[in-house]
Amino acid sequence: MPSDLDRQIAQLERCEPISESQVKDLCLKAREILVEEANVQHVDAPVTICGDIHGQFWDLMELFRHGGPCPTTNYLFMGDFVDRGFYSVETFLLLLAYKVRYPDRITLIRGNHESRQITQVYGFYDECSRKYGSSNVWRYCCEVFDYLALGAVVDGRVFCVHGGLSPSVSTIDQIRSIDRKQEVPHDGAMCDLLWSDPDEIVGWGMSPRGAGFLFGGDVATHFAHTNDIDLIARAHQLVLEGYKLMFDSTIVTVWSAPNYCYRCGNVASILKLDDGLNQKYETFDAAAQESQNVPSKRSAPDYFL
Ligand SMILES: [Mn+2]
Repeated sequence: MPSDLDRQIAQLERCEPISESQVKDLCLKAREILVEEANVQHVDAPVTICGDIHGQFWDLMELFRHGGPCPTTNYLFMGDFVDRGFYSVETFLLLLAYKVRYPDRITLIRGNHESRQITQVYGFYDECSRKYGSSNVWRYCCEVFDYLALGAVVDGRVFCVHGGLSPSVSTIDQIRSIDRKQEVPHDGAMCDLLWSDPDEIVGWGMSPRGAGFLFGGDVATHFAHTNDIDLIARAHQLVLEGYKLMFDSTIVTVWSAPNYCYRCGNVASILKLDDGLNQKYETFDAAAQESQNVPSKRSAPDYFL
């Protein structure tokens, strides 16, 4: 007999939202699991690392076709699950349902879009309101966002974070002392980890994003040396080729939303780390369904039949 949760997973895997009361219950269970996690989660290899998804549900299904299903494959998602795409609701709730069902087989860390302020501008708030007729589901999800980990370390050697480094953080231990259970602040260490970008500069620079910083190869290699890590894996920036290694392969950007926003024409990638932390990048294209199945063809009540 499949459990209620298994049935909800099956429903979400068809890109059909679950009911508001089911969302409330799922978010409550997710928070109970996430509250026990550290700011920087320890993850064991082998693991498959993924970057931004941005509500592109069918492309996420394509990702699982290339990476293998959860829980067979151990996954680490580096945030930006929501906004921009048509299916932020189904995308985030499916990943969250996997988290509740298989907590040790999927790690979700927070992106800068997992925020009340950003989701009200870039689509998730409107999508929740349209699909559920109120902002309750958005509110439940935002309460989960506040509990997501800020980073992860794979086998002590690969540091994973959504954006990048912070001038107020020189050791991974310093991240462990942040009180993360809050809305993403406008500045400071927590903000920088979710917003910063690597750049071909020396030291630190102002970010054109208006939050976080730019950091150079000297900063990245110093951080790697200080913390005894081999690689910084991050997401946050569109890479047309799906991934990009920088600074003598000290840092990599992994981008997992193919044909971003249904118009960028980029491929996506995932990073498979094996037992020995060997890196294998797998690229994939957009799913045909993603841009064809526009949500305007579906009316809200149909979701719950
Ligand atoms: Mn981002």
